[in-house]
Amino acid sequence: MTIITAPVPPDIPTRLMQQNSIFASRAHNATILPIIHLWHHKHESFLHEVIDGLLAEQKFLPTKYLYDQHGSELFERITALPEYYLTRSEQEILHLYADDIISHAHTKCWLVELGSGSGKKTRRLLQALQEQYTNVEHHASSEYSSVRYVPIDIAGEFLAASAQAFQHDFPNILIHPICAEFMQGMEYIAQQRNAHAPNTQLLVYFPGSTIGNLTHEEARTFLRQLRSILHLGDAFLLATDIDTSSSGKPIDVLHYAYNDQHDVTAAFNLNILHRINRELHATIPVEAYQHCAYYNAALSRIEMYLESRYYHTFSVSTHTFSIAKGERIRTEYSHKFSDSLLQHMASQTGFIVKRSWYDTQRFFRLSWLSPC
Ligand code: AVJ
Repeated sequence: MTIITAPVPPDIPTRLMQQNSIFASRAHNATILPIIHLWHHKHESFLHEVIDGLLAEQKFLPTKYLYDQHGSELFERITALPEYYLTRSEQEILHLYADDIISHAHTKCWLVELGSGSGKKTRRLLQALQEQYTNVEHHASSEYSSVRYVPIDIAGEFLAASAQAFQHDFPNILIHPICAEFMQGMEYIAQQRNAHAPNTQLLVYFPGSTIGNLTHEEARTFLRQLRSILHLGDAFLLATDIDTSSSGKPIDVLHYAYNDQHDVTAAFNLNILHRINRELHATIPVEAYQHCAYYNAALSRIEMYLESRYYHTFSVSTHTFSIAKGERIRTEYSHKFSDSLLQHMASQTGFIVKRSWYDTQRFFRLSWLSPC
């Protein structure tokens, strides 16, 4: 088998490359393949997307730009908040059912994770995979290793850190990190599978209810694209947060998950303005804004905004913007799903929901979608 890697970017120290290289594997440690870099932050597209969003009738900023280094750290803190039940619910599901979930996977399986972040949740899945499908004689340094963990994320530093963290605990799983946007990374790994391991199953895990950031229209496009890359027999493990009307979940639970008492979510939201000022040399008076997030029950989604406390103007590049008192800039949607909405979207995009697992409070679900 040939391992095709992208050209090594010059900013990666050689020591790190050697440490990560397949030639440097030590006994009882998983092999980490060198990170594949397919993603490069483009200053121009950041600028253009920000300006486009601020010129829109309803002003918005693209959600993905919430996650610079500081934003990713703040999000990690959000996941530890007592109010942010989503993380604990998903962890509980994995704690209870990881073995059951993995028992549906093939013995030759690459677990691909979209947006791995710190990769904490994945631990339970990897444990189950390692117990069920690998044995000690079959060490991961073998290029024939049939069980891989493929984290895909644009945050390269988080990727490197989580690969290191897993190295000791999963000696029989080959770790294959990819720094890319989701579809770009998916296309790469599917092509690797098709070329070098055609009988291997791709088990694509999309944690955190991140799909909720997309509008239903965008989510359908995403699912169709993913479906076109997957084969029959592959699987999509999709995490979704549950709406209020189809369940007994109180609206308050949702509200406080996005309005925590320590204002970590507020800091996470406001951070995008600091980032724009810093990276695009804009002049936004950040103190003019307050965090605003509420549950839109009619549309089953959290809507998050930055709300202006008073009239002001600022500039980004050559553009000047006037913001009215009370005007809102949208930074995020977080859609919540009923069982029937999920089933409907799956069937519209070439999938079928084979099975869903829930936490004991039934606040969150993890679903096995099969291409059909
Ligand atoms: C990472 C997109 C799943 O929508 O709940 C958390 C992001 N925003 N608090 C979510 C988020 C505010 C989170 N996702």
